[in-house]
Amino acid sequence: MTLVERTRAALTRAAGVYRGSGFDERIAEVRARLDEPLRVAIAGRVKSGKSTLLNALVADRLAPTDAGECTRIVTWYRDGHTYRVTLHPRAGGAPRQLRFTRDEGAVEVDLGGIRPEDVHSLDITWPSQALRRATLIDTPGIGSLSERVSRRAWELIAPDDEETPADAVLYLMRHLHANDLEFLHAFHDTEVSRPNPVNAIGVLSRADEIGVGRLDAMASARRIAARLAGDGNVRRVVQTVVPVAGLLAETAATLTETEVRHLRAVAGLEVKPAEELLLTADRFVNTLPELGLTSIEREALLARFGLYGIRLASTLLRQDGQTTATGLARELTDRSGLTELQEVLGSLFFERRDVLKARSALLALDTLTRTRPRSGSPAVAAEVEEIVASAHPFNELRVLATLRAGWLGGKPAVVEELERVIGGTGTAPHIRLDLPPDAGAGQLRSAASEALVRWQRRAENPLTVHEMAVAARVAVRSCEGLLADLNGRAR
Ligand SMILES: Nc1nc2c(ncn2[C@@H]2O[C@H](COP(=O)(O)OP(=O)(O)OP(=O)(O)O)[C@@H](O)[C@H]2O)c(=O)[nH]1
Ligand SMILES: [Mg+2]
Repeated sequence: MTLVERTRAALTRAAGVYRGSGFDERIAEVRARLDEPLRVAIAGRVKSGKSTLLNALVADRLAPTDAGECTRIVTWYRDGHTYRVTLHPRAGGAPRQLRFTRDEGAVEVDLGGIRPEDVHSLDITWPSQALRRATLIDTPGIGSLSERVSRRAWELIAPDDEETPADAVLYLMRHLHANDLEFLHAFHDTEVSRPNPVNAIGVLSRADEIGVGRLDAMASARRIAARLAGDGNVRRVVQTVVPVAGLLAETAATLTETEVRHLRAVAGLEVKPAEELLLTADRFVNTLPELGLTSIEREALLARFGLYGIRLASTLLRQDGQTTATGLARELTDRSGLTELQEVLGSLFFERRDVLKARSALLALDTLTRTRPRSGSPAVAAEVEEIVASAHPFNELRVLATLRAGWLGGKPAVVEELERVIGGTGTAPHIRLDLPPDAGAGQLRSAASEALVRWQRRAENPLTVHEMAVAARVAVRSCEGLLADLNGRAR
């Protein structure tokens, strides 16, 4: 039986045990959630660019950025057949449908007189290809304006005695701050994985602002992100850190012909006057009338691209006058770091969807049986424990957590190979085996066999320290699994 099937079986048993107890609906929810798209929360401090990044990922400007009362409310964006906004009141009570409008920009919700602090969450259903893969949850900033708002984000990511509503989290950081780490720890401090970076990715956000918008800003951001990703404290809580210029990514995904036309005007300038014009936002708006753009048009460009974005886009247009809006958008998306973030999301979250989903469901069952014991529930708890202890993907996650916590030492090359082979950098066979994406089946198979032998030797070597021997046995299982899959594919 697969992990998801085992989890479903445990849920069926739980449904029987809790029938008529008032928790039937709760269990039905957990079961439904197992089949839903992955839930990815976007968290981080105030104004770290969460809503902007969400829009970039959806390729639509759905979420309001900047001001507005709704930025202080946890908002779910999910795919659906119709456009609908539902409000869940804080004090319980029935969810109610809300009126909303949308012109060019974000969805504007009319709270209908309800105060934002009385809203538990908003649920926005929107037909969208991107949301079919992941439901995105926009959260109010932590360390924010008011204690209250901040607590709301905590409740979502790290509720006291409940499983987390999100399966995975994207954590935006502009500057590393003590609160950031505390926040991340809380998210991971739960039963099935403690502290476990498996379901968190760090994003070095607003990356274009590093180096005050110079053209090499992203290169600096990449260096900083790499340093962060290698830092022991950061590794304990997130898988990796990816630099992203969210604003540029959002704009690239929603670029208009008018904007391209305005950028061409900037690209038409000689290099030197263009550079001077782009030194500061103030200069860009107020100098060089011969540019032929009004200050309103210039401000609009600034708001959409940022100085870095204007500089980059106009340089690209100057280098290649033939570039189309589509071509420019693609180039800007790549340069913004969004393409890389999407790849990382794919290999660390989406390919692991089943494990992350099963994990959330088992956490929910664990909580339920602990806090609401009743006749028959110990058997459910035992079944959950058995799955968590024996399912190989969880063993991989456990070893990964141990590695990330710095509890597992060894030769750097061996530790690195271990992390890779258990899927720590992505679960695709070629990633686990450190081969190029186009490696053939034969090449994959022989690499897997060699890795198997290597890890068997390490597992059995009496000189291997205990923790490494345990980890090596997990790696052996991973190699066996790889071989089985590869052989299955060949048949
Ligand atoms: N230069 C630049 N500005 C950005 C970037 N991302 C967001 N911003 C700007 O930063 C401001 C805040 O962005 P939001 O996306 O609303 O940030 P948030 O984290 O959702 O903010 P709160 O929900 O209020 O906590 C807006 O003015 C954005 O235009 C970026 O990558 N680069
Ligand atoms: Mg926001």
